[in-house]
Amino acid sequence: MSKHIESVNYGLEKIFEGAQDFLPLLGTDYVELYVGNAKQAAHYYKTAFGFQSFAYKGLETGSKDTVSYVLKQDKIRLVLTTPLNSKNTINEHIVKHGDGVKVIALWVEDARKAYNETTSRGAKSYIEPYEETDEHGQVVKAGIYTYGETVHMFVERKNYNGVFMPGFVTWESDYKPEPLGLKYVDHMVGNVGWGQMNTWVKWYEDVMGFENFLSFDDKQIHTEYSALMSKVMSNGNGRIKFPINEPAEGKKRSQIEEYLDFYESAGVQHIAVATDDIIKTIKGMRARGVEFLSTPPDAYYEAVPERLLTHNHELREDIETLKSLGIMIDADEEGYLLQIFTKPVQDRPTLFFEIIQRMGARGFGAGNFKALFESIEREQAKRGTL
Ligand code: TYF
Ligand code: FE
Repeated sequence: MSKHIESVNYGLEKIFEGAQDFLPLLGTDYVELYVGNAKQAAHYYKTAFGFQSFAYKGLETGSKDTVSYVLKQDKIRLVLTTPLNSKNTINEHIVKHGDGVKVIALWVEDARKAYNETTSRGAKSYIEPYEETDEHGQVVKAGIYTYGETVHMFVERKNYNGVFMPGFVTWESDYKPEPLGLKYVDHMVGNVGWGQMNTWVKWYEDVMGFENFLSFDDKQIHTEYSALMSKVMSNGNGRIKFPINEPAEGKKRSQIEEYLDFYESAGVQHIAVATDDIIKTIKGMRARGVEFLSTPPDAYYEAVPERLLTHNHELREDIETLKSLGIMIDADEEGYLLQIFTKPVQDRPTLFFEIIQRMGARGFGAGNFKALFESIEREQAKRGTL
């Protein structure tokens, strides 16, 4: 076969592979955190983030070893799980990592196929496909490990019409703080160890059929003190985006190293949730006691109009309002985005949240990286971990 034909075939193969997408994902099904005290964490996420009580399992429903609270806000489902005795293996996860994300669950048409396609491509099994049935129908689940002890569960809920899943009941609560406009999970970021980023990029390509759609190297992502590298992985339909960070050499300890030291392994660094009215969302979250990273300096906001002008976008929001709330603005050819980051949401400096409003931009706020990382470093300095 001539070189020319080979290259043509290669092209077609790629298109064919892409077209059939061996792992079609419908969206994020839920995110599950293992926490030390799910009852109190649930109260925090309701009060501070505007989540609603949704589903529950625990002693009252016959679950003798674990309690789980499911919170909902628009499309986002957050599951908070705590063990009820010392025997449960969830304890080991909490002892090692503190509170953190255990499961990124992905909604699929066929959980058995998702499991077979990924394990046959090298994924390490977490749990083989199994069915759960109750009077509301059936859910099929299966799980694989990703970085650290983090897991992807595949959830197939063809005709399930119960509240959440078999085993759960509706969680009735008289305490109903107003929702704050959080709509869906935009992306979830993983921190991995030194030199591991490309390993996990390849893992998402080979095992999950994802593509690397944006990359930032340490020349782009650095401050005076620290550096990191980041590659954004996306599934075929673009609904699932997983940036992967690794630390890079700098004068001082990067935030990624700090995370790895305190989480004691690779794991989920931040959950980015989308809103379509970030001003309202952040006013509400601040009023309810959520702590955000310190506001960028005046010079940052002075440079914003120029940044928008370069790409010919008109800022619809009032810049003074954005500034007073500490919301950052970045722009690219397609549009702009507004984003802000919470401080870590537990005592270990590990997991935090990002609130993002996309006004056409599909990026991740590269223009904000410097201001953001300097703000994170101010926190690190206070902790003595810089
Ligand atoms: O997800 C992102 O890429 C942005 C920026 O340690 C970012 O939210 C990147 C690395 C990091 C914190 C935020
Ligand atoms: Fe992010």
